[in-house]
Amino acid sequence: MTTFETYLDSLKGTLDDGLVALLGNIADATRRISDTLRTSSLSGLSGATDVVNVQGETQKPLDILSNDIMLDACKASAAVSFAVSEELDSEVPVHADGKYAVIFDPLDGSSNLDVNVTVGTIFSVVPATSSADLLQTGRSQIVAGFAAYGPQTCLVITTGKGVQIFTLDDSGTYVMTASDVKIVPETKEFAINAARRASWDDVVARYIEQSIDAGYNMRWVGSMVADAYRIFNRGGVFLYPADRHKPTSGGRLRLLYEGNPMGLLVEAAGGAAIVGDIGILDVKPTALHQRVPVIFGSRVEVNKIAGAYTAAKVAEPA
Ligand code: AHM
Ligand code: MG
Repeated sequence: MTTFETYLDSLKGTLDDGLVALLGNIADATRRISDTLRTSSLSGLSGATDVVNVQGETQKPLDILSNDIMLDACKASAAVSFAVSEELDSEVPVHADGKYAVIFDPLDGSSNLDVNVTVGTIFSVVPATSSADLLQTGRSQIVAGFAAYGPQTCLVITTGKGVQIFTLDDSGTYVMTASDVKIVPETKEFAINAARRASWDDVVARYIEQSIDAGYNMRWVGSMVADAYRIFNRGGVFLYPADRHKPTSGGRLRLLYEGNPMGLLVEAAGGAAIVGDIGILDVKPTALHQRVPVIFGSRVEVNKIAGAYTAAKVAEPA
């Protein structure tokens, strides 16, 4: 049996000790969040607070608690220089001599909390000794992963080569349940919030129309981590396009702690992740909370959409 601890042991020599210790602390944080979520309504932790975060969204008690747990994991890790979170206005300096920034969404999909649907924690680790290093492309990520808190708590992680999945057992041990996961290259299933159809660009609108005509299936959980977990296991395409009426808003999902970590995981599993016709991992960030239109999943299908974006650009009048 491979546990997360034995997996971390196997990384010693490839990753430095500080980084390995950090990954252990992040895994502990996800265990704590998982435990807290399981009984949250019994502990009076449901509902909303009156605090609005930097995204303009009302925070839930569990958003704040999960953020604090992830921040504690960063503070307990000597290697961490900065923490960046969906729930914090700007970066938090952690250790002056730290080498890595941890960039996270502490509780993705938290609008699903009160209806008992899967939510998750997404994280990305990048080399950073100054705050200027936080705005690097996703290609510089050293580790990316997410925990999905559903019927099972699962930790999905990559250090750039291969994706491993661990499942939390009753004793609090993460046990490896899949190694070197590959996303099937072809699919007949997509995930999109169809209620926003009027705001889609022409490429996405045409793709969805053609897919429905071709008999594709649709799934939309409303928690990216849950939709992604399904795609790692049986393929599919996830789309959250920009609003065509507000193209500069970039859509809903954030590049640094949603698009980039998912992009690294998806590419490591042989899938593709794009913004228009370029890789998500090649987008140069301009702000910590920058939003980007995100499409990822089965390689052949995502490349088909990227090709349609290229063709649409070529067709544009000069
Ligand atoms: P959050 O990080 O504030 O939870 O927002 C991100 C979530 C994603 O998990 C999900 O795919 C998307 O928002 C759902 O958006 P919508 O409600 O527009 O369908
Ligand atoms: Mg999120």
